[in-house]
Amino acid sequence: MQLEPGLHFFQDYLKGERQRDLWATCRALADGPVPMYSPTVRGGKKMSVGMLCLGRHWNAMTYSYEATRSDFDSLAAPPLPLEFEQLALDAAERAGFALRPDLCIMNYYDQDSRMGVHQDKDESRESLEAGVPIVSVSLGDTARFVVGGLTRREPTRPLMLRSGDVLVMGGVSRLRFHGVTRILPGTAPPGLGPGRFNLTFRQA
Ligand code: MD3
Ligand code: FE
Repeated sequence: MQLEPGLHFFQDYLKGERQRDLWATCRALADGPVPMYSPTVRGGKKMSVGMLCLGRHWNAMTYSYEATRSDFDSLAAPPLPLEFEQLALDAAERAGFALRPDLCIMNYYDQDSRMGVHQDKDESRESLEAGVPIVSVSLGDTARFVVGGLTRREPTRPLMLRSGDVLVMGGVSRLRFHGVTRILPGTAPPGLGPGRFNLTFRQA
């Protein structure tokens, strides 16, 4: 359903088996040769989430995209798996958007992880101005998510993101402020967890 213009929420988008399969792929990638890590951002604070970028790397010091992880270990970002790309494309299409994702940011939340309220505006001007969507896929534990308006001052609305839910944010909603205020430990379906993986697909 459409929560706001350009903000589409598909609950239970993924079947249980698909969720378990995606979880296993995320876990293997996180523990693989180019491992997940907790970025230190500009200003020196370490993020409480683990991150692994696929396709392109988001540099936490420069807030820009690059091929190799120059703010961390200089390893090349692993490729974006085709099955991931197809999933994002299908979800975007269901919301009425065309998306050619060139990267996915995989975030891992344990029970103490949070993501402060922010805007995602590090993609190209063309991408942002065209309102090319971000597709978000939630796996594992439930997150309490908040989404606001185009300024920090506007009120936020809370939303529970459960395993298998997909959120598409495009058009006039592309630059809404949003964040993750808390993780509900122990809420992952059987075969998933502990913790939460969130995949955000983007067109840089
Ligand atoms: C609404 N991740 O990686 S995804 C991020 O659950 C990020 O891990 C959160 O924010 C998470 O940048 C939220 C859902 C999301 C992503 C981008 C949006 C919602 C959005 C952009 C505009 C409005
Ligand atoms: Fe974000």
